[in-house]
Amino acid sequence: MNSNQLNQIVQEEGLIPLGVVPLFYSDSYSQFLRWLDQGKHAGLKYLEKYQDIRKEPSRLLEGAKAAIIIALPYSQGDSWPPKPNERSRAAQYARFTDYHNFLRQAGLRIVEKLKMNPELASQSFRVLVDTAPVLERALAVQTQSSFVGKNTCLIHPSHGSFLLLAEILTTQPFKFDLPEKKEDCGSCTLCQVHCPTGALNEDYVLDSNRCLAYWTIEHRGTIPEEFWPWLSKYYFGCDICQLVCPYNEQAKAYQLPEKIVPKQMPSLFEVATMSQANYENLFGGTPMTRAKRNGLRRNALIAMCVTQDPRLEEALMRVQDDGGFPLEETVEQIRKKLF
Ligand code: B12
Ligand code: SF4
Ligand code: SF4
Repeated sequence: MNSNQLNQIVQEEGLIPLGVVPLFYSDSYSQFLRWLDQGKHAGLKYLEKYQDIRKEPSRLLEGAKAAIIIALPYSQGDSWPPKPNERSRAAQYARFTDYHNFLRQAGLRIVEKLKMNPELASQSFRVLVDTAPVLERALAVQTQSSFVGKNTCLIHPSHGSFLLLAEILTTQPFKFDLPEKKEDCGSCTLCQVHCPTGALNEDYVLDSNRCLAYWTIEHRGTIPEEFWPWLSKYYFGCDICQLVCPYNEQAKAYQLPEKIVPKQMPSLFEVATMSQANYENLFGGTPMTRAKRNGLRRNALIAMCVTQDPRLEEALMRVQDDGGFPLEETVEQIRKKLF
C-alpha cells in the first residue's frame, strides 16, 4: 500500500493523515524524564506509571513496527482576546461529544479498510487515543509533517495546532518516506508572552503547576487564588497559547464530522448549581466530565466570583445546601473575599 492510498483512507474519516513513523522517539523520552524529575507534572501522578511502555511503545502490540498518526481538526473559530461581554469559556476541544470514542471508532474503521488490502490482511493493528502511556506528540513530531512549538503543542504548518491525536500501531513495516523540510517557531514568542500564568516561561516546556488547563481540568481540590482571575476567561481548560499562535490563523472553524455532536454551553450559574441529573444531561459524553461534577461547579463558582456575577450569592446558598469536596473550601475562600 502506498502513502496516497493510506492518506485517502484516513481522509475518508474526516481526519488528517500526519504520516507513518517507526516506534521510537529520539531523545524525547529523556526530556520527559527530566520534566517529571523537576515536578513539572504537578499532581498528574499517572504520568509516573508504566514507564517501560512509555519508553518503548512497541510493547503495546506484539511485533509492532510502526505507528500511523492521525489527527482530528477541531477549531471552532474562537479568537483571542475574547469579545467584550463574552462569558467565561470552555476550551474548544471540550464543547462537543468526546473525541476519544470518535477517534477510536474512526481508527477501527481505518483498520478494517487497511485489512482489505491483501498486503496487510494478516497484520495486527491497535488503535490508541490519548490515554495509553505513550508520548503522542513525540511520536507525531517524527512524521516531520508537523513540529512541536514553544507552547509544547504539535503544530501542522497548514492545519495549525487545534488537532486531537491518535495512533494506529501496526506490525506492518511501512516505508518511512518522511518529508525533509520542517517549519518551526523561529523567533516568535507570542504564546509565552500571552500565557497569563507564566506556564511557558521556559522554551518548549510547560509547567503544569502554572497551567490553567491543569487546575481547571485535572486538579481535584480547590484552586489556589493566584489563578482565579483567569477563570473569568476560561472556566474549563485554556486555549490562549494556541489562539495567539500565527499557525492557527488559517485554522478557523472546522466542520466537525457528523458523529461528533456540538453541545450547548450552559451559563455559569447553571453549572455552579447543577444537580447530578443536570450534570449528566449537560455534560454527559463530553470531555468536560474529566473534571467531574464538583470540579465543574468549583470552576463556575470561581468564575462567577471574579466576574462579579449578580447571581453569585444565590449560587453560594444553593451550593452550601448541596456541596461536598472541594466546594466547601471554595465557598469559604469566596466568602472571605466578599467580606
Ligand atoms: C498530561 C497532558 C496534559 C497536561 C500537561 C501538558 C503538557 N504540555 O505536557 C495538561 C493537563 C496541562 C494538558 C493540557 C492540555 N492538553 Co493535554 N495531554 C496530556 C497527555 C495525556 C500527556 C502529555 C505528556 O506526556 N506530557 C509530558 C511532556 C513532557 O510531554 P509532551 O508535551 O508530549 O512533549 C514531548 C514532545 O514535545 C517531545 N518533543 C518532540 N520533538 C520536540 C522538539 C522540541 C524542540 C522539544 C522541546 C520537544 C520535542 O518531547 C517532549 C518530552 O517527551 C497527552 C496525551 C498523550 N498521551 O501524549 C495530552 C495532549 C498533549 N493534550 C492535548 C490537548 C488538546 C491539551 C490542551 C489543548 C487542552 C486544553 N485546551 O485545555 C492543553 C494544552 C496545554 C499545552 N500548551 O500543552 C493534546 C495535544 C494535541 C496537540 N496538537 O499537541 C494531546 C496530545 C491529547 C490528544 N490525544 O490529542 N495536557
Ligand atoms: S493552556 Fe493557558 S495557562 Fe496553560 S500554557 Fe497555554 S496559555 Fe498558559
Ligand atoms: S505562538 Fe509563536 S512561539 Fe508559540 S508555538 Fe506559535 S509560532 Fe511557536
